[in-house]
Amino acid sequence: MHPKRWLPLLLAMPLATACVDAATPPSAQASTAGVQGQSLQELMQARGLTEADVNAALKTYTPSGKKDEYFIFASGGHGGNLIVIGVPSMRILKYVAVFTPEPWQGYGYGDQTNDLLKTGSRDGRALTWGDMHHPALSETAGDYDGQYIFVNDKANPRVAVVSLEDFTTVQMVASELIESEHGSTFVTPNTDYVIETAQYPAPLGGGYADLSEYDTKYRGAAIFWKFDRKKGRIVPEDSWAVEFPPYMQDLADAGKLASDGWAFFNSINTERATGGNLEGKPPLESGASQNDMDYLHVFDWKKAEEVVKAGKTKTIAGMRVIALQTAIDEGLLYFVPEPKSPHGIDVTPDGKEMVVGGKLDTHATVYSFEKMQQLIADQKFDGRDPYGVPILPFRDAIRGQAEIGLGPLHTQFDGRGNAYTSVFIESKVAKWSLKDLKVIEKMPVHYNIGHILAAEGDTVSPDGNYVVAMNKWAIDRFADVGPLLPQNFQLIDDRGPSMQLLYDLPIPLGEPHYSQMIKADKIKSIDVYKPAGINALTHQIDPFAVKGGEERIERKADGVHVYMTAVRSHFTPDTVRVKEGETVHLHITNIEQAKDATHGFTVGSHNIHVSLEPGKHVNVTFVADKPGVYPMYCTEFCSALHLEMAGYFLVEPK
Ligand code: K7E
Ligand code: CUA
Repeated sequence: MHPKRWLPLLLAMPLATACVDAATPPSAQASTAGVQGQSLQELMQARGLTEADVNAALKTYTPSGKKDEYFIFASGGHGGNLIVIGVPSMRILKYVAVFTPEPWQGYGYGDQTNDLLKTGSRDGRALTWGDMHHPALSETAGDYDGQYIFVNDKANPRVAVVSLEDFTTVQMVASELIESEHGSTFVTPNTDYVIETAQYPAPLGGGYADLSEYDTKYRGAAIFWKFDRKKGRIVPEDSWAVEFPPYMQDLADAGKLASDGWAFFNSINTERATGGNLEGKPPLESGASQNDMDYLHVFDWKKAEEVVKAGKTKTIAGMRVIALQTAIDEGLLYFVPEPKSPHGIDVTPDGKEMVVGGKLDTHATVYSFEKMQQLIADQKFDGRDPYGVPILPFRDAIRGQAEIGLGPLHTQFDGRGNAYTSVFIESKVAKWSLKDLKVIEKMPVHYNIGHILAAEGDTVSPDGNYVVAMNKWAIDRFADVGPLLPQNFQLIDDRGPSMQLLYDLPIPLGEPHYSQMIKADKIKSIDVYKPAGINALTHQIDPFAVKGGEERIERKADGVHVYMTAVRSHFTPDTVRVKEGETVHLHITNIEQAKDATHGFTVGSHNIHVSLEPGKHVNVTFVADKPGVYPMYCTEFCSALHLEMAGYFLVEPK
């Protein structure tokens, strides 16, 4: 509710009504208990704030009506949602429903979004959650363009496309080629491809093979989903994949500028351990940590495109796949050793270097793209892996290593030649110079930082300025809320001579992994669907859109069609009579064109709820299987007569 709009109305309301829905002015909510006066000094003293605290507060405080400079798009982890956060205020602006039904947005409670969620099914199973890890904003020439964002589901390998025109999920693609994923999603510099990489090897295309056949039957893979910018959709028929050995491919990144056309994948478990701790084998974690080195996968996707075009693929689970042997023969795939159990791989803004963090190592290793290219041109290999992939010599492929600390994971960049690396075991952010690979500053965070993000920090022209530590543990940072604690996003200011901690944002939805931060003015979202009758999935007029004055109820072979409009403060028709057992098709258009004039719609006891933003059209199909009287009403407090925006859905007995 907008307080300005509500205040006059509130005053006019009878007290009893006002108590229920009234927006309490913020000033009345702030506790000033124990504060004797209101001067800054007195407030600081009463609340026990230092000058540094006040300085931090002034840098984040955003007065009512003032807007943020950046948006963070954060993975909502198991929540399957995307979280939109403003910077520097760190106010949560929205959850965008993606893999999980979300009632406020009516996501998964009406026909269009139900159908969309169904396209994310696997093996015919409907899925109502996702494990989102890495959102990827669409890019043009290696820079965020603010048009789309892609997200992944690690548990149930899927990729979703979210349109930033209206912050709505518009597509989901799921390939049954792979059984889990993680190096996903990462885009090539012009968003030609969205990369999705398998994590835990399995027989490609599904099916059974015992773990004793791990080396021969299990495989990794990377899918290159082709994105059609004009359509704003991934085109599965134009997508393809490459087969990898059964290592656990981890994170990925696409080359840019100097390294455009190449992609990089980390791997762990080159030992090919399979666990079996009750079968007399070492547990997976120790079996997978025997080798000193794993393999960075260096892949020429531009050349791979040609190989696909030439038809040198086999089709598995409907996907054109470049076989591992073909990838080797065609010179598409090379390995370079990387220190023990690597995690993040991040290409520098100029595309010339690749930074790898090793979980069980103390370094960030900086690989030189130019050196690797030279080694490939000279065919200078240090042997081959058991599957025949050529291995480039480690020492000759790197520029050097930065001594970071215990457990470096992920790296982002600023626009001044520096890198920020998250240091998990130490719970620190390390800022270091790409020039001399020396640490400049280390800052404690709370606690156990996973990903790190900087403003536009993985583009060709990063801002730096703001850095966010995405901490896995909060421990003592917030009031206790039972054993399950929120994660903690810590906003750090890096515009001054040294990094300064500004703000702790609890994320009450877990577990977020990666996020990206984009300049707010790059996002040009609409506020009203124009003209009225738009299907938010297609961004086109829905075939069942209803115009004012054309509301009606029609009986057809497939059931009762109710063509309904919503406008403050009534639905037309507001009485719907059907017979027990009839299939009902509700077609509802919010014919309003005023910003924020959203209505919601429900028919009680039928698990139906839709959100009708101004101009939006939704369809809802269900069977009226039980005779009765069911109130239907608007669920958004849209007007003074919102409570009267209601009607009856009557199901007559047969
Ligand atoms: Cu959590 Cu990127 Cu999935 Cu690292 S990953 S922390
Ligand atoms: Cu429409 Cu309340």
